[in-house]
Amino acid sequence: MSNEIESILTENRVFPPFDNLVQGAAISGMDGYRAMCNEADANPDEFWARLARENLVWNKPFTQVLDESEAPFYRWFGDGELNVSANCLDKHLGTPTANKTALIFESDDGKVTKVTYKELHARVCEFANGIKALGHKTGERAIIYMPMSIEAVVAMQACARLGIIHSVVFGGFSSKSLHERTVDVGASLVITADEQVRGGKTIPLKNAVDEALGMGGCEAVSHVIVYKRTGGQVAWSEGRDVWMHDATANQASQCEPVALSAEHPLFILYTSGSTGKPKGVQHASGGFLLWSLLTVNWTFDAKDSDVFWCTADVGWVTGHTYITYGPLAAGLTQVVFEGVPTYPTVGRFWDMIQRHKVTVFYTAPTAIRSLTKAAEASPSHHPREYDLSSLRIIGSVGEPINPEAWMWYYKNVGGERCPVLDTWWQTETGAHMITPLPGVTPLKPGSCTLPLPGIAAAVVDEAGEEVEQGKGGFLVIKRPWPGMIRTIWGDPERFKKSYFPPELKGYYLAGDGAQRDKDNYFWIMGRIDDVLNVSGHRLGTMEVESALVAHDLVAEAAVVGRPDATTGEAVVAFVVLNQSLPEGEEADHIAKQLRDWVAREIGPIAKPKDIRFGENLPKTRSGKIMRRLLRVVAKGEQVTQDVSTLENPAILDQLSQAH
Ligand code: 6R9
Repeated sequence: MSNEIESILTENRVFPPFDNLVQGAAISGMDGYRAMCNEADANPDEFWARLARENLVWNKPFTQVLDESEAPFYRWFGDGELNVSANCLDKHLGTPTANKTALIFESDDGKVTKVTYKELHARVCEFANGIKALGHKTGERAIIYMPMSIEAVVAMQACARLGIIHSVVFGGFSSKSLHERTVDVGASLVITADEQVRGGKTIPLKNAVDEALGMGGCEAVSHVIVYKRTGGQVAWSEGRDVWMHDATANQASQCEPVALSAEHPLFILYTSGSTGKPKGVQHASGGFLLWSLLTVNWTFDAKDSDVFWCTADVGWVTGHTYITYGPLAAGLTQVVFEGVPTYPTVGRFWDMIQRHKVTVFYTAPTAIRSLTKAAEASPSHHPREYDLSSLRIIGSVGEPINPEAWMWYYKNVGGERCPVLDTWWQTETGAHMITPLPGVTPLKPGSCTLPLPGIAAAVVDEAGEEVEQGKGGFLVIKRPWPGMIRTIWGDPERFKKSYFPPELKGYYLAGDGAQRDKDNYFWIMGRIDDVLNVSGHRLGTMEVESALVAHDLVAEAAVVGRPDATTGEAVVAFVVLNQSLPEGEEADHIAKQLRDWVAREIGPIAKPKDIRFGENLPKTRSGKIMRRLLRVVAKGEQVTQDVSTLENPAILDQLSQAH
């Protein structure tokens, strides 16, 4: 790692778009981008209507575009009818795409299975017929608790085909979380697997379902359909439990897709809010489908020849939008991966890119940071040891990507030939919102750059007034867009309160802090509650983290605020080093070094008051650092919150020990 000053606010490198990508891009050059933005701003309804007519297959055309009569409960294309699964699969039958590979599935132990669009269509139809035969109907809710698999995609698509609203629960969640979600959506059907396999280990899923359903309140669940992944031992409840292969046996490979209102809920996906209970984010069929398809085409500049790989799990929104729906609607070939990036070696991702000739690769900063560290420690699995020349675009999602990680990704994975697309969006937004476009946007490491056409993103103060360039504020979206959240399932009041606070003029409040630079580029400063105020200065936790990570000794860092009598808030940094855990004098020495480093990088104001070293950081299973818990630890208080969603709960004790 270099010692360059790479703090966000001093970042000034610019990487212009590559000529080969500008040529033939879906949106070509800044002029093409501006023209689309202008079209959208001049008449948003006409803009979205045109795109919805050109890109989606409708059973019944819509006459109304945006219905604002019950704002903020916006409705899009509400009197139109379509089917999402038909738009992902049936649309391709009778075209050359029918015989193209839709999914390249690679199991944890490296076994590869491919299915064409025609085969996937048949499998979805057979499963949908099986679900129907069990008596399930349009409008019911299904919980999907499955490993990454072709079967998981089939299950989601089969639900969409029937208008059964799915709620996917990440396979790493506990039976307690599963129970909570099953009750909240009032599920009548659960689709799961006997076990899942990750990193050579098997983890039971069906057992967890049995436990969850045994906790009470799930009496509406009449069937549990089980995909046999490993053949491991499972308990069986006769009459309720059905093997997936039995449900599909002898079913016809044709199943009429149900024509549904564009506003029919497609799925509910739970995400953490600022308080305890997770929010059931509800998405609609037409708008979500349109936005996921458009962003695959725009952001990833989808080409028929692409091999697309999004490494997310279908348990997260990224897996919904950029595995199950968007890429299929776009007719792409994509890789679906069961396992983890570090098994059997830390070169697994690079090996898979090489073998499957992946052209578009989309992953998370946390993966990049941990693989950076792993590659330095294990040179024979460093990306430079693999042929990654098939790549043309590489993307990032989930959290701010610090310039240090950005540069490593750009150089070592992208070979300085591929743009790094830092895509900002949320479960609630359905798909990308602020992101560079490959044939358009000059890149600045650490910035998600500019909003997509039609997305009225802005940075405002407490009264909803736009702030000047260089000043921090709330990230808002001023106009509704088709892919947006419709409501929080069962809690419309919380929806209004969380996302449309009255003082912000009816704008959508993202919950992130941001600022724009002199080129109007957006820089995300982390969640609103992650922006610190130290002696009246606004300071992004991300800024301090970025500075720390730029130090040679530091592998990863998380920064939180702690109330301080003198300065308002004080900076507390949790640091993972590139070496073994320091103790005693050595720890004091390194802490001082890092403090001075931050002071030099950003200014004395950002100097962490307290630095704690740990072997790793508390993370959710999706890789997000749990800053909420770190704030408790920083205050020296006992963690009383639920830590069941943590990947590594034991780390909290280690970090509690201030040196
Ligand atoms: C897609 C997804 C959303 C939150 C969001 C923000 C953070 C996501 C980001 C980013 C900076 C990016 N986030 N992408 N922050 N730069 N490119 O991750 O959805 O799980 O709902 O998380 O993640 O804080 O508000 P979700």
